[in-house]
Amino acid sequence: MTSTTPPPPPFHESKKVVVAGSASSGKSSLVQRAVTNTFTSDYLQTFGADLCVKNSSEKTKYALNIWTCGGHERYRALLEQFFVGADVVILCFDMLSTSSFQELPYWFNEYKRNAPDALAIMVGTKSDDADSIKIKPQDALKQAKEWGIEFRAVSSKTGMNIGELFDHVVASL
Ligand SMILES: Nc1nc2c(ncn2[C@@H]2O[C@H](COP(=O)(O)OP(=O)(O)O)[C@@H](O)[C@H]2O)c(=O)[nH]1
Ligand SMILES: [Mg+2]
Repeated sequence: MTSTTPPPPPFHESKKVVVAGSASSGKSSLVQRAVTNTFTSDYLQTFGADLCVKNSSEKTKYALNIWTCGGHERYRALLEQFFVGADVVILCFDMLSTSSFQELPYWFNEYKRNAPDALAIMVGTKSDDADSIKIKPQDALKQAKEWGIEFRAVSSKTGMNIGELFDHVVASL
């Protein structure tokens, strides 16, 4: 008698990606665009942390467990746990908000303190709204160079550079 058990799915190792940055900097939208290729203009506060899984495809050999930290001050005591064991840390800031850029050194320090071996990438969000941009790409680039990390400008609204960002994440693992 022949077995009708289907073959097991191919095993894909999963990697931990942490998306950090100040409140409203576009972290949840970035993950939503990356995982479901959609965008919602509502703000939904992340309580504590969210976990999303971006499955591997033929192109991407790893599944990504993407953790989004709540950006609000009162959750910061929990942050250590999120950074621990990260393979990649995405440091988000809102290109329309000076304060979110000013808070980036805090997030960079948390990364250095808790996950120094992870690959860090600086990501400027909301690049679609060209008229309201407060942080020029060249200023972001200067900061990123100082820290020895890469800078990418993205838009979760249009999807610009989101696929490329995550292709880069997977390629660098
Ligand atoms: N124009 C524009 N708005 C965005 C973009 N990404 C996020 N937003 C908006 O910015 C607000 C905060 O985004 P959210 O992802 O919830 O930020 P989080 O607090 O960092 O998770 C929401 O109203 C989003 O719709 C983007 O790429 N372009
Ligand atoms: Mg959020």
